[in-house]
Amino acid sequence: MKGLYLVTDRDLCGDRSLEDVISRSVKGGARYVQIREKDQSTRDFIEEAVRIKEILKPFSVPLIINDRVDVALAVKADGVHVGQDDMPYTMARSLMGPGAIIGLSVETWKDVEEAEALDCDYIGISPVFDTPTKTDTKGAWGLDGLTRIRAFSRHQLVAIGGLNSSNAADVIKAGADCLAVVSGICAAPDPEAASEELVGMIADARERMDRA
Ligand code: TZP
Ligand code: MG
Repeated sequence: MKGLYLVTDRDLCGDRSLEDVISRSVKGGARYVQIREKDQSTRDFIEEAVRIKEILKPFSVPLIINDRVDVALAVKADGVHVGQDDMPYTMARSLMGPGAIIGLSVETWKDVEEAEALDCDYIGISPVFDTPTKTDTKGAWGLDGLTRIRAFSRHQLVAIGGLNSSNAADVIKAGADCLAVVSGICAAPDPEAASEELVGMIADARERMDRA
């Protein structure tokens, strides 16, 4: 996992459709898209996922479904993201198969330790900073927490929570492989420009680290 990862929130898209925001974000360089729907009916979620899969196909951007392994299987999504209260990782893996991208959120140090035994594709550092987009969290890791996880974990790290152009470089420097962003893209006046800016900052920060 490298670069920018869009996680969706339809309520933050304003009068634009989710599809519009997603296509603009991938045009701006987002490399992964996760659709996150907490209130949709199963039918609506599936229909939406099918439409979004078509949008992503020409960009070769993987479609990842939040929480719902059934929806991911039904639409043959590329992957699924599960949290600590969702289907256990090993069950998700056995249903989705070895080729699927499966991410797991870590909210506590115990979660980080337990994830070492799992062959997940990434762990989601949740949240790095406090954010109004998701408030049922167990507290923020901060840059120090992220640094500590980087030193300990064998996994790819996807940072999420309160990420924007003012902190993107620091989050990469602290050890994130990939930045997952919700409001910084979905609520941006121009989701394409916002994505482009974040992609540029991630690349610059990585280049500076490689040179150092
Ligand atoms: N998981 C941890 S924080 C978060 C999720 C889905 C929301 C992040 O939203 P934002 O707007 O990028 O802070
Ligand atoms: Mg979840």
